[in-house]
Amino acid sequence: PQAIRLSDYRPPAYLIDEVELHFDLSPNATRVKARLDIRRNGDHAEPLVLNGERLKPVSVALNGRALGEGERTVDDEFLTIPNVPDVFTLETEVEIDPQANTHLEGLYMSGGRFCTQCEAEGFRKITWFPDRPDVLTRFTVRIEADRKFQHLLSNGNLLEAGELPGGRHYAVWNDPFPKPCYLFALVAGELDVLEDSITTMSGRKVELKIYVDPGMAPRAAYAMDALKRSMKWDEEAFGREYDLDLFMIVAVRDFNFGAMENKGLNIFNSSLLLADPATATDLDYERIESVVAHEYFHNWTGDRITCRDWFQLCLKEGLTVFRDQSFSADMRGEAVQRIKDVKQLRARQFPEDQGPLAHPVRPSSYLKIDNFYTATIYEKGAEVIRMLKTLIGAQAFRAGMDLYFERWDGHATTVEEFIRCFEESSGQDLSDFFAWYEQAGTPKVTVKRRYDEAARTLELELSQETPPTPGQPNKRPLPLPVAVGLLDAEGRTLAFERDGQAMDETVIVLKDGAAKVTLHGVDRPPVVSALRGFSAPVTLITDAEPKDRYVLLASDPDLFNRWEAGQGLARDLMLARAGGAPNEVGEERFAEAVGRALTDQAAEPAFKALLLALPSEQELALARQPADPAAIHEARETLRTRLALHLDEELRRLHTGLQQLGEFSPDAVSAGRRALRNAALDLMAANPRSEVVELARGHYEAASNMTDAIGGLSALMLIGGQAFEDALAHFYDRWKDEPLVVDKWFALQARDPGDGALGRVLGLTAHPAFDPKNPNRLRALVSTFASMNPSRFHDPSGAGYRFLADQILAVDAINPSVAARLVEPLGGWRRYRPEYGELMKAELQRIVGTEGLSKNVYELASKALA
Ligand code: DPP
Ligand code: ZN
Repeated sequence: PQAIRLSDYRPPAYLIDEVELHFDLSPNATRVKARLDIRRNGDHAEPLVLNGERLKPVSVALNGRALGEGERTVDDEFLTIPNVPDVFTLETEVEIDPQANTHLEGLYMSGGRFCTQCEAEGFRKITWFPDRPDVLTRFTVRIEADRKFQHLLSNGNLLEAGELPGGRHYAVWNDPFPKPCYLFALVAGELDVLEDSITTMSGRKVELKIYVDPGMAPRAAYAMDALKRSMKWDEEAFGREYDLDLFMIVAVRDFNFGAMENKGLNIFNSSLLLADPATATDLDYERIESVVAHEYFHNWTGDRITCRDWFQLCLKEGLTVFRDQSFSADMRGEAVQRIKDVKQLRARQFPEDQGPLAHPVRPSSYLKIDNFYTATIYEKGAEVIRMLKTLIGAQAFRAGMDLYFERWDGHATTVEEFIRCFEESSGQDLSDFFAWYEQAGTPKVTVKRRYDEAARTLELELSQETPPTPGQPNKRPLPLPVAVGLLDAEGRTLAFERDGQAMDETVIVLKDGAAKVTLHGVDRPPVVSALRGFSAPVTLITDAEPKDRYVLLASDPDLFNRWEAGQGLARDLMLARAGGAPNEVGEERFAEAVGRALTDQAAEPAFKALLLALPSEQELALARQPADPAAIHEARETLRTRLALHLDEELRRLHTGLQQLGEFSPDAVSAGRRALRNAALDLMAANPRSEVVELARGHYEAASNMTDAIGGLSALMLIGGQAFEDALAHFYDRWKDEPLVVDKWFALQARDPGDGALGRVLGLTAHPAFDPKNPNRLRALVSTFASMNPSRFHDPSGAGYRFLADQILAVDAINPSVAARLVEPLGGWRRYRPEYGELMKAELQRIVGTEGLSKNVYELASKALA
């Protein structure tokens, strides 16, 4: 297969100002007529080439004249017309089969309804079109269907609707904003709608409608609330107002992504939209809030201003993640949000950056763009923007955003142009900063300190190094901000002077690979709190001793670093044990410190819940290589058991004291209390006596919401035995008609670290409710197992790897982009001890050697082997 390269970018040969689409919907044979107003772009004699895949041609006419076989060619990928005028109208008609579309790209059926997913390259499965983001077109869409498809929706404003003979009806939609075809959407079917409205900052009224499965409208209430808060927040934080009179969201059950920002008609995976206390966990609520915001924020960062080409994907995704993270921080508290975002970055992006699939935030080549909807482009892309804001300051950042919106509204643009706006707003040269977009890999930053008691100075020496990544053996130094504060040995903030200015926190910018900074007026021996707030996406190496970390864990006013200190201590203790050199005294000391942190009255429950969670096995595997997954699991369980023993009384006190009082509320404070109570139970399960079994059983049985039900069930799972089997069966029986809850039932079993779990997971693929065509169900079982159950995935027999490879191959025939997203856990094979790594590698080889493999899976599996 041929790679597509950024350096080969050329502007579109033809532009399309207007398109009229006419859909005659029928599940097996939908007719799509398109009328395109086309003009030549520039002085050239190139043929007109339109993308089109899986289309059954019916007719092609140019300026009203049907084109014969010799005047046009149609192959698997393109419609080509060699000789065309400078300006003309092209009318085409094709037939497509939505019912047979299991890729879930283009137009397909979900739950008996028509829906679309066009990003990145799905529109070409609907009709012939220049399927690239830099062709911006005004769309008018007429939809005709049987009346049983009750709602007929597309982007923009409804112009007209009515009845037709033969039990059919129609609707005509017009979107006044030119857009790339990846933002096109259509939905048709029976749906319930939850309606509301808001008045924008300029006083316009906007209708808000959320369409869901019949009977589900009450479960859209939280999403509606999140939408209204998002719309208000974007006005306040970024000065961005919504622009149409109507904003619609539709929830569908079969969906490749989490959600999609189609102009005026967002389509959501129902798992990220529907919630009520009985069926959704606090984590679901949290994600719904952030994804609703994310897709809404795309209206400006993605839709009004879009990407010139798919290499610029981070232009809309990294930026929009940054925006949704900022929103969530405002809604839920900055420190807790920051910790969660960094955990996510470390869990998903760091392995990517340190493995064979490492790529820059802006990649320079790909086979299938679907493979680049990655944690690097999203989460690291957001980190880069966050650093930009730190480096130039909040004011210049906002001014740069304003300039970007003003200058690029209505255009498809590039990362260069985006950064140029901040150069202008800040007056700084950001050419070095641009390397963050072009260079893959996670930098290692080392901080060394030298305190001179007599002179009261602290010298900090910072350096950085980025390990090589595929195709990039030599790395440049990156400009990165390191936020630093000081504490004394008693945990009091220690003020200092830098360049004659008194302060208690400063940002050191590491420019040319190294920096040396002297802080003055440091009265007592300092404990250095470096990289506060995780001010740059790097791995920090310090010469701090454990005692410094204990000071930070107890007292750092920067809550991120307080949490980080605990994580660092736990990580080192577990790695020591996994490496055969356990430090029992250290483990005991750590347990005591965690106990003290738990009794800190000033700290929020949500924060304490995060403190209680030890670094994951995956994170430990990344920290020391070659990794031994069995030893890591053992070490982590040992530390958990020690904590459970040591903190027994406190954990019980929390479990009793944090019981829900009154009505359920999904707000952050209430969710934090539930999180801490469930975290306490989870830890108690590491020391399972009969009282704990009873406690967990009682927790499950008394649960009045899904968060607690899952909390109880998980604890029972960790303990194992009949109590778990009973609860598991009870749970399924109770929820078998609720697909989103059945997903949780699969996912729970997939992350069971117990001995029999692999066999159980294999058996679940034969369960009547397992459906590999549904991405949610597939991921609940397969992705959860492969990425969240390391001790069972890395079964020494290789059966876990074989299971994953079998699933990848089976799903590849159904839905290649979803199959490809399952490859990553095998990609880390070089990081593991050879007895594991070789087995992982063998499965990758088996995948690559399979005939008829999609480009999607081929690209990732072959890169993982290279
Ligand atoms: N729908 C995906 C997202 O919003 C891709 N644009 O990130
Ligand atoms: Zn997005």
